[in-house]
Amino acid sequence: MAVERTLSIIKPDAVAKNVIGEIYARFEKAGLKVIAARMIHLSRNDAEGFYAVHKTRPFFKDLVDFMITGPVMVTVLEGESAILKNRELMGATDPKKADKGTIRADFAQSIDANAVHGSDAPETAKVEIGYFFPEHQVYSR
Ligand code: RTP
Ligand code: MG
Repeated sequence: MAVERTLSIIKPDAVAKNVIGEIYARFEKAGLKVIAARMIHLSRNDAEGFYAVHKTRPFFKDLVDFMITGPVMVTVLEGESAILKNRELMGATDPKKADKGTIRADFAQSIDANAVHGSDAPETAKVEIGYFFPEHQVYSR
């Protein structure tokens, strides 16, 4: 197992629900450390850039429209197998299909308002972290 970094976004629905702390507690209990964090209300341009890999997908416009409805909490998590561990904590993309006890099962409304984002691979984690944080603002511990 290797120590990895991953990018987490608490999406506008979960920020509005006031569950940032509850979600952070799940990361911490799973051994993931917060090593960078910022709250930001994404512009359309920010959201389109972040989700550029999905540009040609049918859900792209809905995804971007949703991500700019309110502020999000962007966090870098570090720990053993952080990418997979975070994806396990998040649960399936569609909250109706997410396992009991996962963040999406407990806090998400729909496939668009699905509470959290998490990087899906080491390469995407690197790009996504760099999208929000210069290296000197990531405090590896
Ligand atoms: P995320 O990137 O946000 O962590 O979510 P994910 O890996 O589980 O899902 P992904 O396939 O990367 O899709 C990104 C986001 O787009 C929305 N989506 N809608 N209507 C649909 O079929 C559909 N599929 C995806 C979701 O909000 C998903 O989180
Ligand atoms: Mg994804």
